[in-house]
Amino acid sequence: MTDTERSLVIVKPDGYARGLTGEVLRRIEAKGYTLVALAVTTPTREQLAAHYAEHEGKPFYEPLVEFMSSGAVTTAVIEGQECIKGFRSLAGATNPTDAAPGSIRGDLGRDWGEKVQKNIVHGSDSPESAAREIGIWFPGL
Ligand code: IDP
Ligand code: MG
Repeated sequence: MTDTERSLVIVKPDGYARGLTGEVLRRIEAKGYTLVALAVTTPTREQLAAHYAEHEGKPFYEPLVEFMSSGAVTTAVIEGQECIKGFRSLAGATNPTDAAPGSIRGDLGRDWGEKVQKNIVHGSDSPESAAREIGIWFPGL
């Protein structure tokens, strides 16, 4: 098959705490993507420093790492043709206020007035990012 890709998805601590893991996985499966790996874990700062290296030094970096290490998350590897772009479309815009209705962030998220946007999900943004991120969260894959 052409263009078969894998993407790393995280249901962030806000989504996990609100019981939205099932809803996010439901949308991924309903779209037709395959779940390849699934785990519940509380991220370490080391994992997050590697995962969010591109954002180091930005104003929201420390709040982001603090938020992401604040509780359990669900990590998943999904698979399907162009699933990187496809999942980011399912997720919607970074700012949940801007995210279109119908998207995960648009339907389920909002701005809480904090230094970091708590926007329910992460999805890899390129094949290179996906390979790097899958190596961080699922080193056995
Ligand atoms: P993405 O998750 O849509 O790919 P990125 O730009 O990679 O967005 O940013 C990573 C995460 O950092 C976002 O999902 C969000 O939680 C947070 N974030 C990004 N930009 C801002 C901002 O301008 N203010 C507050 N939080 C932000
Ligand atoms: Mg990103």
